[in-house]
Amino acid sequence: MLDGIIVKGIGGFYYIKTELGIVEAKARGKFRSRSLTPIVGDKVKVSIVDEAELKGSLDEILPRKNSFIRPPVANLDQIIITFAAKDPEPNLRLVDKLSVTALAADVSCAVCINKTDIAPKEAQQLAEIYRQTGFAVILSSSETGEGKEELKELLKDKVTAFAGNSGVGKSSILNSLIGDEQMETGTISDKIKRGKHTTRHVELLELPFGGYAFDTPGFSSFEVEGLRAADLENYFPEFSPYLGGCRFAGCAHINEPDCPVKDALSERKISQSRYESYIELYDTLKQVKEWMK
Ligand SMILES: Nc1nc2c(ncn2[C@@H]2O[C@H](COP(=O)(O)OP(=O)(O)OP(=O)(O)O)[C@@H](O)[C@H]2O)c(=O)[nH]1
Ligand SMILES: [Mg+2]
Ligand SMILES: [Zn+2]
Repeated sequence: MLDGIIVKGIGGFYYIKTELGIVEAKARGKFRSRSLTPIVGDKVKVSIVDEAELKGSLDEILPRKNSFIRPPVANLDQIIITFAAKDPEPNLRLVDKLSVTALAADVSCAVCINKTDIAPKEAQQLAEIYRQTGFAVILSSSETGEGKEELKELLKDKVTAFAGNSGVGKSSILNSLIGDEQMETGTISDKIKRGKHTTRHVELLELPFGGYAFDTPGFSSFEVEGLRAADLENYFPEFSPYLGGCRFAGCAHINEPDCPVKDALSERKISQSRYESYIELYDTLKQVKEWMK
């Protein structure tokens, strides 16, 4: 048996990078019976069935360091939440849900604000919001090459997923980093300025300067799951200097008096946009819990 890593999966076939090259394999039936689905990024054991054609069978999935449903990837070191300063309009609720999901899984987050060439002022304002979080913030343009060196430094020797809405430029950024048009890119629609879901499958790429990166399909909504509303405050790192200083134990930082988190909001040390994401997520998580009772 060979060790490998799944770099792509389409229609029940998995493409597994091994020392012999890319092996095309089907998963053995036992995964289905244990309802374990292989996903891109999985470290696996594969046996070769046809040596000439490099066909094989995926026999075993090694334990995962972490895994995500959206985007469907495994064994990440970090996630780069990517959005455009303009075209498509940034969806900051989505950005903040992704960052909460990543931090809750103990995966570090960075934010990449792309298309600075068409909206430099908006890009700066958005960067301000995210600098307060402590996440690395990268301003980039795959047109001008801005941010490329910073991204390379961030990605080097790590396993990184690019995630975010369709049309923001995830595949374009990756192409510019690897210096090759390996990933297909698509235009955005003229009228509504929305992406066209060009990338259909997750793909794991080896980077020429060390490390791996996932290109992932864009998505515009998803639900944060498996978190308690009361724990949400821990996944907004900019709240952390103020936690523990509230008058009420179990303060949700929404309607309670004497709350230093709300004070920080009025002093603009916490951004209005991030706080709105917090409230929206808090309410959703609270409802889930009540519905489950
Ligand atoms: N002006 C400008 N256009 C960009 C930039 N980056 C990407 N684009 C354009 O934006 C469109 C979408 O780019 P993609 O790379 O396909 O976007 P994506 O995030 O991979 O989209 P999906 O695969 O659909 O999720 C293309 O027309 C790109 O040429 C940029 O920095 N500036
Ligand atoms: Mg793409
Ligand atoms: Zn409070």
